[in-house]
Amino acid sequence: MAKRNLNRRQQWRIQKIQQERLARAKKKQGHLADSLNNLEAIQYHALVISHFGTTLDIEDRESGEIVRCALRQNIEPIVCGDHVVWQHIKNLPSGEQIQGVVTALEKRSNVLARPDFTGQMKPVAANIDQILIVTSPIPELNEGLVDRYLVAAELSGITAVLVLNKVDILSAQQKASLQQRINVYQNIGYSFIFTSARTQHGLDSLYQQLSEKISVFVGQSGVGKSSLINALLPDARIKEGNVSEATNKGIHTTSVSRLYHLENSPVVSSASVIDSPGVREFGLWNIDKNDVIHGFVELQKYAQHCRFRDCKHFNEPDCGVLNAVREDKISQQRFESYHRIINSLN
Ligand SMILES: Nc1nc2c(ncn2[C@@H]2O[C@H](COP(=O)(O)OP(=O)(O)OP(=O)(O)O)[C@@H](O)[C@H]2O)c(=O)[nH]1
Ligand SMILES: [Mg+2]
Ligand SMILES: [Zn+2]
Repeated sequence: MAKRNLNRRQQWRIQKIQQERLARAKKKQGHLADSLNNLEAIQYHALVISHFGTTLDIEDRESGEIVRCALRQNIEPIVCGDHVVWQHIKNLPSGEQIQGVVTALEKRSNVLARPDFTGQMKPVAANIDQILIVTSPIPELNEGLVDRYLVAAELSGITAVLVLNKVDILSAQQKASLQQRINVYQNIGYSFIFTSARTQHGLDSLYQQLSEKISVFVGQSGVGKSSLINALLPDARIKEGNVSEATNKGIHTTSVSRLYHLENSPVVSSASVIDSPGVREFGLWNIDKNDVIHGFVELQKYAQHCRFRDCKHFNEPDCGVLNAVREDKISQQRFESYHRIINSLN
């Protein structure tokens, strides 16, 4: 995976552009400052459904109503799945879309974060039970990306489940060769669900996995995250994109994460899924090198047998990890992937 090296000047420019964008958005919402002095006293609780620009869609806990809100300044970034406190704006002019202001963020049980292209960690979703890492034959399964998602999941303490979508386009031969690569993950203990949003194959298993939980769908652009949610919940009518024939890559159709409830489905009594924008790569990553091993569960297990406490599992004698690789208890690919991530953290 290409590591994106941004020089200081490029980083400075990106930050400047972001600041300007933010300033423009704030100006546009100039009336918000007035609204803040004009709030009804009563405070309500809500679940965040989507957050775009300076606007949020929230679902009121009591009424279940979706309310479009502005965000009080100086609150930390809010994401899908967050629990928030909101207040109505008094004396709204008719036709005003923004009905309330989100005034506080409630404590999170967890947050899935990933680095943006400047290397800063950005929250993606909060209070989630599991991450579904969606992969496909086209765009091709990318183990480097899967491993980075697994590290993010393990470090956030969130269960990760893998999905191989678009099984309808696999020939028997392709299936066999992909299965070998999938075995690597099944052998470590991760579940893989095989689906086709097109033929509905595997949707029952997917339903079962989602039942009674809040899940976030992540993965490369074009693997079919939105298509799967549309297949599970036709009412969602989420826009689906193409996969470029020239590059076999997605075209980044979903630009904003959004939470959907599947409770009307015949099988699931209650389930919520968050559709998220696809990624192309996982950029730079400012996490501690010493933490990466916790994201590679099988390496961590064997690292307990290393002779040296500060073993780098590279060429040390009596290294539990190296021994396990030699004995085929750890896959060479996962071992290399671990070192690639370590080397990318400088
Ligand atoms: N053959 C086949 N095509 C599929 C399947 N699922 C999705 N597709 C196609 O794959 C393309 C991309 O699907 P999307 O659902 O937009 O993918 P996404 O993961 O949401 O992509 P981003 O929003 O860009 O992250 C569309 O042309 C879909 O029709 C499937 O199971 N089989
Ligand atoms: Mg999408
Ligand atoms: Zn070691």
